[in-house]
Amino acid sequence: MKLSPLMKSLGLKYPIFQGGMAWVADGKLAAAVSNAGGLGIIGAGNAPRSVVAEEIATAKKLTNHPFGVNVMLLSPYVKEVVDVILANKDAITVVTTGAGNPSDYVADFKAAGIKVIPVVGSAGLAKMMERVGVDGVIAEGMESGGHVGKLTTMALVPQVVDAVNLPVIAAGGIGDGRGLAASFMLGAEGVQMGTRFLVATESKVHPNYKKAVLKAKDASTIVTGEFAGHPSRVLKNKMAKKYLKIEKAEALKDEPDYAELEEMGSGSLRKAVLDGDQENGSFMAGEISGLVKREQPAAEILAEVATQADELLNGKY
Ligand code: TUI
Repeated sequence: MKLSPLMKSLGLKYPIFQGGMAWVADGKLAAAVSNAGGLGIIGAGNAPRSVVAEEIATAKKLTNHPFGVNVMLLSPYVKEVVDVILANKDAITVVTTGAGNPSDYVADFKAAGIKVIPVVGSAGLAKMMERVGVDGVIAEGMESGGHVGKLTTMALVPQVVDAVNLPVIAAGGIGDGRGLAASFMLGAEGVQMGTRFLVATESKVHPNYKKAVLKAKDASTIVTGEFAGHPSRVLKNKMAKKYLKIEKAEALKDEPDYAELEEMGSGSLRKAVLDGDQENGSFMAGEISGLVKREQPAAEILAEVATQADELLNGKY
């Protein structure tokens, strides 16, 4: 598998990042991915400092390979999460960011010797990130699970590649070797996958959630929160349908009131991941869910994706 200078500098065997999924991507999953030659990433999500510190400690214990932490910029705990990352600068190789503009934090991470690779949903934000000195960008299309931007991966990645002189990692709708090979064609030097790792053997996601991903089809996801808050791609379940019904009705009113939805949304990812609660849980997952058929160890996922991409790139069909 070809590796760019950035991927080599991260000590990777495969140019594959594991998405820093809130509530899902803990120290154990990140360590499993890193041990197998990908880049494991702990998802800080909305967790406070103490929880993030614990997951970092777990990853440190379980792997000697480089790993990263994702800072979710909508979190009320962003500042303390940044602090705990800086306090662990010896162990953390990369910080990725999501759901916002990380400009205020880039200089501190860089000064600590930590590489910064933000998620961007547009070429404009990618350019801004280049100006503040990041090491690469993850161009994530709206095929992804969770919080989504507006552009598709196919349109976004080559436009980001043209807009900046930085390594670009493709994300959103990538779940196998075809996606990795296609990403290389678009000018990316690697990929980030979330949904495929949701069902990794080492992922702590509730069995109901894993089952829902495994039985999903191409049209099983939907975007909620387009009007009421932050657009998020989730599996269509009772919760998503209930939420969308209220959201659409409110959006059509002269004075929409989204308070009830805010109440419904709060804690809904936790209810999905920990309780497998179909009634009240948001089962965040990408459009690629229909392609994910088996629970497998992270090492097997990485090897399978890389082998398939290599075969395609070498002209074997
Ligand atoms: O961040 C994600 N995916 C996520 S975060 C998440 S947890 C959550 N909790 C509550 C509300 C919302 C989310 C679940 N899934 N992916 C990376 C991503 N970043 N996708 C899109 C963006 C993005 C959007 C706007 C990045 C930058 C941005 O910039 C806005 C600005 O301020 O310029």
